[in-house]
Amino acid sequence: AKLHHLGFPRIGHKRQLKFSLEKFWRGEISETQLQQSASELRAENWHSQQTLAFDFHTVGDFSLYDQVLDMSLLLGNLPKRAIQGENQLDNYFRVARGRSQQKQCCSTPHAGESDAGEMTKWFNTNYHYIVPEFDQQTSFELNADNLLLQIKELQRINKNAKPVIIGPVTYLWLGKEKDQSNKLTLLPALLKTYQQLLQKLQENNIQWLQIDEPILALELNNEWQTALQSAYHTLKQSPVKLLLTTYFGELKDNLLLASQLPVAGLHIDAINGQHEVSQVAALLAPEQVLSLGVINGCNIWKTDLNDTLSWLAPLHEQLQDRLWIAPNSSLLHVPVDLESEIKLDSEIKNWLAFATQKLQELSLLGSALNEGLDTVFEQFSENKLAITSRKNSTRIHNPDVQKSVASINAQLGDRQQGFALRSAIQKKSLNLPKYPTTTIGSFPQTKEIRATRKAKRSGEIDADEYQQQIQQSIQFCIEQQHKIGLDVLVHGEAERNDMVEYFGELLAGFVFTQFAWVQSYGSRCVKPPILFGDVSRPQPMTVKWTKYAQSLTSKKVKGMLTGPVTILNWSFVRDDQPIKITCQQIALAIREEVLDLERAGIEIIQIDEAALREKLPLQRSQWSNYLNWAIEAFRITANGVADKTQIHTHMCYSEFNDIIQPIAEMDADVITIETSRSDMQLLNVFEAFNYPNAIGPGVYDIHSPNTPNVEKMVSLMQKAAQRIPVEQLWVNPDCGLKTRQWHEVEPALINMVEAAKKLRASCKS
Ligand code: THG
Ligand code: ZN
Repeated sequence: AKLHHLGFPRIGHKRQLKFSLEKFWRGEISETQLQQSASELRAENWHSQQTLAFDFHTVGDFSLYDQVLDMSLLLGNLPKRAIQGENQLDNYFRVARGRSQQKQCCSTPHAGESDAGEMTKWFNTNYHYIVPEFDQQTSFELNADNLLLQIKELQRINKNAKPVIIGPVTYLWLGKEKDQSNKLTLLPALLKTYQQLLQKLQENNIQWLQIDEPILALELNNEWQTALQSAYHTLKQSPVKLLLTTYFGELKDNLLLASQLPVAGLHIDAINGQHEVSQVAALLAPEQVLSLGVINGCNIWKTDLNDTLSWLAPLHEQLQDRLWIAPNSSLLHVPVDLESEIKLDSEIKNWLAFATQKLQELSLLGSALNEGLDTVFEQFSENKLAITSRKNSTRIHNPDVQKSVASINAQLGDRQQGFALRSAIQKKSLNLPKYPTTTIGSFPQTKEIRATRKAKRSGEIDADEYQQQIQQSIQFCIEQQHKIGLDVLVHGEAERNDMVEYFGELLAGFVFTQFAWVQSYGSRCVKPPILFGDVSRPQPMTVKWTKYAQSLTSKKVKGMLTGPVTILNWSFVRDDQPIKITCQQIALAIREEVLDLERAGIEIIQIDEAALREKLPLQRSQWSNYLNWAIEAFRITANGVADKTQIHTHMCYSEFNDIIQPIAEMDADVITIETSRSDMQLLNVFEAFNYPNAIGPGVYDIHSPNTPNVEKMVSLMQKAAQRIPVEQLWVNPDCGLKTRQWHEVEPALINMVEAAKKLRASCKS
């Protein structure tokens, strides 16, 4: 068998790329210095792979910002508005970032100022790419300099360079038409440019090209299937051999199509589609290569090498050198190197593999297949011990948690009474005005707050001192909200860094890393907690802070929690049980927190599900299954409270239209959503669908540093009032305020409260 991989993380094991990029953007280093550090990073990655004796070395997996944007540059398809001079890198970053910093909030990041391209999620991963743009005038022009330069860099150390690019049909699929044109009509012109590239690659001594068509894992209509057919028949005479890759899922209805495309080799995802392997193998022509993705490129668990070898060996007998093995996807989605984690619990560390370790695993599999198991017997035995230790560990399996999950029944997710009845009860006890005002939960994370948390982590201050300092921040936050005149207050979340990390650190079943960063977009990374075992809540997590905040005011303080689906989706999760079960465990743990808050006298509790929409399955036919358990998990978390307790939830920017029914089924008393930037267009959905409960459509964009205008907010709310009964409307910003400064937040909220007052006055007249 031959060995290769589809792509390696480019951020660097110490996030060197992030720091170089940000220095460059701040003007602290030159373009030459940035390119120099990029080149060193590539060399570092290739060097670490050199010892593994792979048959091919991947190039083109590096990117200064995003591999899809790199394709747009390579194809001469940057948006015209961004091309403002000769400097290619300036133009490139203009599309990536606009003129100013990237906007960020708790969900999908938004591109910056007007020049920037749109950003969206890369299939079902947590990576975001820059959306290619098409219109009537779109034409392509090959610009392969960057890729050729990197190929030459690699060829200087290793001759077997295998470049990777995104295939033409997936490239079109990822992009968006900016006018009435149809992007599929661009395919013939696009293919001409691909043909020129193939020619150039051949001139540069390239034998194999990895061409990614991950849309083969989606449910494609006839048009797109035909596009794939015609594209690869056009590229049939390619002067370099094409390894067509698909990943992130099974082939299903595309299996025959993929197996019959006229390419030299096909890579399929044998992690998600192991049952399809023999079918594909049987369909391939005798000279075609079959590359199997046998190591999971999206999770952080060790591969069961013995198990993998046992089903791979017979295929190897059959295919010999026509069999290639690789991780199923690019390793972009996992952290770089487990060796950096010197503080990680050693038992758990022994169950894990990051990108570097996954390539070592592949190398071991290769040796076992090619030279015999006896040459790597010791390593396979070690692997078996680790796999068994994980299977049987008492740290993973908690009978009490499993009992609770087994006893989940439908009633657990039901409120005692319907919305109409309980909202009447809440109106009486909460005594809020029409158009009540509130915020989404977080207030500015000041320098002082960050310093306090850092001092606690390093042991510089003790628990008492930490508590005092956080309480001071809470007190300040409550005072400010009083001054501003908000109706429902929050404690401000000074004690939290990231909304998932905070809860993960306090729940049993999670561990934390020091350096396990994964690129989210551009220079931005996340460090997802590792959910390794049954989840439980050893003690209350937020009650102390919330109770303290409530003690300072006669107004209602809203408790703030993160929902089970968001905690699940922003963590590395277990692969040894269905994620539905894992989600149920988290739901039960957060439910206990909800009930504890209620017992502590907190009458309004918000449970955020920022990531609910994010993990909708790639295949639409799987949506209802996902939504069923995701919504049920929220209901279990939230709905154990008395009728008097008001449940809120928050969702960031999402297209709600296609999931509004399931969202309504969550049965939260109030949902706050982002709408401000699209001028309440999002609310159009409420024309077709009678949303039964209360809604706070965000009235201003927290990403903008500008103070929102009172009249504008009044008119936005009036628009909302045309679709939603006034009794069901709340007034709030569109997201949390942690990335803003107090001098921005204060005038913005004062105006918002002013707008609510005007709205109330207009109700009376
Ligand atoms: N938390 C977690 N996961 C997430 C988000 C989150 N995944 C999806 C979405 N939000 C991604 N959005 C962002 C927004 C900002 C940043 C990363 C992802 C970011 N990261 C800092 C950086 O790279 O500099 C991290 C700095 C730090 O924590 O020290 O700015 O909200 N879990
Ligand atoms: Zn939000």
